[in-house]
Amino acid sequence: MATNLTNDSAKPLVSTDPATNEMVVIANDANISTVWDRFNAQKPQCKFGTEGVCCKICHMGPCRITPKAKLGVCGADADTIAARNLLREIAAGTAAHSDHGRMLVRTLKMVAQGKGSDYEIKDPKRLHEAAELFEIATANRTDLEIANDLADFFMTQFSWSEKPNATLKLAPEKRQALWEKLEIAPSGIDSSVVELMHRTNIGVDHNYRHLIMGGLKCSLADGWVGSTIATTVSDILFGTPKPIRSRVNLGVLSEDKVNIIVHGHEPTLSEMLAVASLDEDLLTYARSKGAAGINVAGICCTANEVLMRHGMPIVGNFLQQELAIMTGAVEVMVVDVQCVMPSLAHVSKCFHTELVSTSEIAQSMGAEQMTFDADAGYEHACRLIRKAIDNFERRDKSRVHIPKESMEVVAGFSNEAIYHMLGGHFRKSFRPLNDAIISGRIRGVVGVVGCTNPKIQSDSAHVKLTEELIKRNVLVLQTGCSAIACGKVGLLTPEAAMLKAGDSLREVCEAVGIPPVLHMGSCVDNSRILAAATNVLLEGGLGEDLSDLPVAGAAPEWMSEKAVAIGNYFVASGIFVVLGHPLYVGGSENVNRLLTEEMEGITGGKFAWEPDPVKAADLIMEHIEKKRDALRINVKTERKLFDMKERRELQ
Ligand code: SF4
Ligand code: MSK
Repeated sequence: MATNLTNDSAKPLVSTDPATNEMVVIANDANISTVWDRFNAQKPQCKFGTEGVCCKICHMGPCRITPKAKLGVCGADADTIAARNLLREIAAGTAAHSDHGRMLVRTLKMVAQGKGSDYEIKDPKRLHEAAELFEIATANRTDLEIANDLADFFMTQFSWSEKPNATLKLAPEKRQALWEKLEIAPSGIDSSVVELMHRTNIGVDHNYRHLIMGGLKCSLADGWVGSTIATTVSDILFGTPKPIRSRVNLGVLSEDKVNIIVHGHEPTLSEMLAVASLDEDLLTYARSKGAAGINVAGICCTANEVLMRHGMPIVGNFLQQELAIMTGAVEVMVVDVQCVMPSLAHVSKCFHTELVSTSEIAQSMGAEQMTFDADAGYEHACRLIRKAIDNFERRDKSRVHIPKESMEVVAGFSNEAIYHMLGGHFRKSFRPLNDAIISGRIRGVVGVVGCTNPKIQSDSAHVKLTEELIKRNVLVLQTGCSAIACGKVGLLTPEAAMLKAGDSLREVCEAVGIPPVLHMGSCVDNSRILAAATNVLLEGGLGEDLSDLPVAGAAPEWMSEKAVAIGNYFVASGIFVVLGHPLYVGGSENVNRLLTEEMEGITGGKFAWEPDPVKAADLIMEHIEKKRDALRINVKTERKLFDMKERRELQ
């Protein structure tokens, strides 16, 4: 089926990114369907689904709530059904992030036991800091002994325990106390997911308020536990990111090198591919086949992982995955878990691209399965690269079409990197950031994150919202596909401060040498945003809890259940979150009101739904100024000029 979204001026462009629009024309000409075609074919989308009032939890249903049928067969009303549906999304999102974390803990354990010799402890300092935080002995012990205990400790955080989860203590004390009071402090990650699946089963929890609070509890197991563990272990094994330059967009694909795309989320294999792509023997082999070299680049969050640590280029974000193959220049696309479209197998069949699936839990029909064995990680990576080199000869040069767009980015802003940039190497501190917020030079800090979605012109809302915020002197933190969208238009460079930031934010960025938009990593690295907010709070002068801070979160183009979990853990952490389109709860006035109004009186955070990025920026600024007023940092103290007599009196 041909796409009917082309660059025909009578029709809307699918993206604000010219490279994406250019490739959609190529897809159209080649009669290959894209995500936008399939989206159009699904229209009109089911209103019962979008309003959250369709239930198929038991087989007396499916039931749909209408003005005529206000109750499901069992008697469940719109409130119960919408709340239960939301909880199941939170459970799925939490499971996805946390299983990613578990995989990394398994790799850490393997390294500690002397297996998986291709991996090592890249950041022993981070290992020691994490061990000390969780009271694991470090004195007179080897890194591997410490890593072994830390891996065991992290593994226990997945199962049920009588106490709240140990990693929750990374949150400010007042927040922890509130979670205890509200009875939403989770224990194990797995048990939290299981509890939600149980509570939403037919005939269990029917009180929509109680259900929603249960959802927040599970989401906290995602943000403050599973994702936090994933980020920590990635840093220990692969290195804590530091600012690094690279490029982003389809133009990073090479006309004359072997192109290998890594796509998905888990960094274990992509780390090895990044290292193996520099192997002299493989480079010689590539040259023997007529290629000028080996180019490993990424899509989605695997891309963010290898960008943050190796400066590997990024081909694109979620909606660009099919288009990358359509350049005709990709020898192998290596996929693992999450955000991998099943359509890739079909698209790759139209080109010479080999699609290789590497996760033991995820397979695609039509993809070759090469399950990754971390125990022989380097060897596995070399096999994949050799496969790509062999496939280079099959590339049909007449079908190669690589858009020219690629933009410079600076990424790698872990909290540790921000500490050092702000406070210098010897005096790491968030003080300069807090001072800038208190003085009003930076009005607040906002995390703009999440996916792209064919419901919204791709990248448009991420870019517009981010530009609006930095123009209004707000520092923006980013992760995931949102960071890639903003990277494509140059917002992740220090130069963006001069071109796009408000005067006072620009001064701060220039003084410190940072972009006005800081790329903090992949989806699980939203835990870095929670940690950044906590660091600001602990630095002092901006209140006692996360809900006191002039901060907010936004996901203008989100689509994944993981984003649902993320939004909820931010709200449960006391943070205002603006989503570009609503959660599927519109069919229940009560659930909608609880999430968008009443929640502020419970956790201090709440949701808002706002598709217009300028209006979303207005809402965020209103919230930030409200918080600044409450902190009394908007009160300008009169500058008094003293004469000589008054000075003497003062002395
Ligand atoms: Fe219908 Fe109730 Fe079964 Fe849901 S749980 S499908 S509302 S009968
Ligand atoms: S990859 S979850 S589309 S941000 Fe993490 Fe992008 Fe969303 Fe996937």
